Amino acid sequence: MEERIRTLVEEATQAILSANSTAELEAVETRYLGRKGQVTELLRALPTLPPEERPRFGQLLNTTKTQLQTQIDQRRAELQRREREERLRAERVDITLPPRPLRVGLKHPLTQTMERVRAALIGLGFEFVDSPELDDYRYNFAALNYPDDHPAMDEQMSFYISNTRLLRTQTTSVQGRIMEKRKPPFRIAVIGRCFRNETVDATHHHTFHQVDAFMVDRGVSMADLKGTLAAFARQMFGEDVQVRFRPDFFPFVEPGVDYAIYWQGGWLELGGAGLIHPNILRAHGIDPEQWSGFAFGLGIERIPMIQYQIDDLRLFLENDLRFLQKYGA
Ligand code: FA5
Repeated sequence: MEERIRTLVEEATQAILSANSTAELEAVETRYLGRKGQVTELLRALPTLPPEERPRFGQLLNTTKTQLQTQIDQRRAELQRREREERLRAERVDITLPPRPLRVGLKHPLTQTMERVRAALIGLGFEFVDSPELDDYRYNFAALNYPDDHPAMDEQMSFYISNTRLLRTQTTSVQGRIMEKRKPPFRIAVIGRCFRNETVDATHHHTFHQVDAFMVDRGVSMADLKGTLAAFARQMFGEDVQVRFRPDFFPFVEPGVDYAIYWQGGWLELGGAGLIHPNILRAHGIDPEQWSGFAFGLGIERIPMIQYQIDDLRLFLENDLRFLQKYGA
């Protein structure tokens, strides 16, 4: 028995020392001290020894067990340290590598333009609100004094999703939403996407952007409208810019005008404007004898097209990186 124990200890010590990882060491531990390990089996066999030998071997086996356990724990601590060091070495980041070039995102030219438009109109006292892109027929057309048979309401021109709902064709659709909730005076502006069922070409898209601004107060006249749009043009295009107003028709204004600026040898139309039609004020319980207002709506794409001489507005939605890097900022 003693001989057996000695060989066992020798073997185990050898195995512990040659275990090269914590996993291997664990296997050794199980082999000798586990529930079915060799030392455990010997302890279990004690009752088969003659009674007078039991205490001595019992003690010897217990000492052996403690001794092996201590050796294993020491070896484990050593192996764990080594494994930790190896992992740290493997995961080390080589800070001497040259960095990959940073790709900084740029603001889309339309985003830049919308930010400038917004700043200019806020500076002129307008409050920006949100208005849905998917809107009711009522706000997009009916509340804006369109006669029932106006061609703009034709399905050819609008994306209807039901009999009464469509993608807004103009940001002017915000007017009714505001007038039914608020009492004048107010100055409101909205900016965002509009949609028309149009054949796409270099100057028309099915998806484009507009800004609309309108105000209602006492004694608002064409002079206020012209002064506001002239100030707006100066902020957007510089102090020397010339503006032009020509009579035009929109069902929701009277009188109505188109609004253009002079740019590099020609007049470029930016949008429409006019004094808010008395029918609209009346329909929202605003007395046109006491209150009057102006409204204007401009195409956003037109502005960077003029500034950067971009001749095809389809480029704005194509996401061609060469275009975005050239005009992004
Ligand atoms: C309107 O949409 C009116 N709501 C403007 C208005 C508002 C007039 C308030 C009076 C008072 P118009 O359909 O002309 O008007 O469009 C205005 C501008 O939006 C155009 O001058 C153009 O710059 C832009 N626009 C219109 N349709 C498209 C399109 N398919 N693609 C790109 N831009 C467009």
